[in-house]
Amino acid sequence: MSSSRKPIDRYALGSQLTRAANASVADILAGFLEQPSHSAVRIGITGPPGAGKSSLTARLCRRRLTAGRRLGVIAIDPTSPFTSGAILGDRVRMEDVSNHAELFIRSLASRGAHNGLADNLPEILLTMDFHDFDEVIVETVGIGQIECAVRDLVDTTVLVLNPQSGDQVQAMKAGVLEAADVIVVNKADLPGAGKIAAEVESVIRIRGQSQHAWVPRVLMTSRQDESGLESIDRVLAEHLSWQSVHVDGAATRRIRLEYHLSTLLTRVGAERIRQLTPESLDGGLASAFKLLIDALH
Ligand SMILES: Nc1nc2c(ncn2[C@@H]2O[C@H](COP(=O)(O)OP(=O)(O)OP(=O)(O)O)[C@@H](O)[C@H]2O)c(=O)[nH]1
Ligand SMILES: [Mg+2]
Repeated sequence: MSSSRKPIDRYALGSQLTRAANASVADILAGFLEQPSHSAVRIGITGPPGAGKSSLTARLCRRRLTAGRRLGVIAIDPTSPFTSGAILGDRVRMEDVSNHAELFIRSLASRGAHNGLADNLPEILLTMDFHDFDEVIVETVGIGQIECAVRDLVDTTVLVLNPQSGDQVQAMKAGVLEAADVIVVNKADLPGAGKIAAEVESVIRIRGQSQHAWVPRVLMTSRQDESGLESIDRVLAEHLSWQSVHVDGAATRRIRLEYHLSTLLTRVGAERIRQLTPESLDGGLASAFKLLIDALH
């Protein structure tokens, strides 16, 4: 965080990220990335379309930049491939800070991934770790059914809801809510925010928690509200310090490795399935499956 820090090498980072995003499964398995020695704190921002994920990310970034941190933002985009500069700053709702020297924003196409993330997100995040960021914020694609897959790759998962999310809260049940460490009911200037927050709280309370578990925190905010943002900042810090005491690094590494393996396997599997000839399907499901497994050797 000191002012003597070397500036972000935007050119090198940009091309390394392009390389990471385009890496094939074979490239990845050939070990094109070493393990970085530094690891940024990772915050995942997830939630349904239009909940206010980007607006909240922008507000969090402004506060954190003012506190002297170096920040990376990875915004996963359902459609467009890489973009940069003003258009991206606008889409990520960071018009006013997108040129800040300590902020780097990258948009990533979600491509084949169906979980609100992007195919090579583990490689992207590792690449960021070679560039001395204090924090990297990942905004997932707003998918209809709320997904918390990002949880496996980040330290803290923030689920953003808004007063229009009522039906989704009903549908999502406790599982997804518990997968979030912090639940932010955004757009608290609109009617119904308090009701959603109370519903979420009651789902979490009914479910109960084991003694040493982190109890998801529910907060409300809106774009005009600095004190709500301050509370979010405080809870994020609390979660990190709770984690440093209660979460085992080896367990986290295992979760990240399992995520990585399962995405690689899904990609290879999808490729092999496309390569199956019509005749190879004649023997039925079990025989086609065996062919696939044999092809993985
Ligand atoms: N009333 C109100 N509107 C808000 C607030 N925050 C964001 N919005 C509006 O909600 C809309 C969606 O905001 P975004 O931040 O783009 O939401 P998002 O979740 O990133 O959307 P996607 O990435 O497209 O899923 C925009 O029109 C924002 O101006 C708020 O606090 N109050
Ligand atoms: Mg967004």
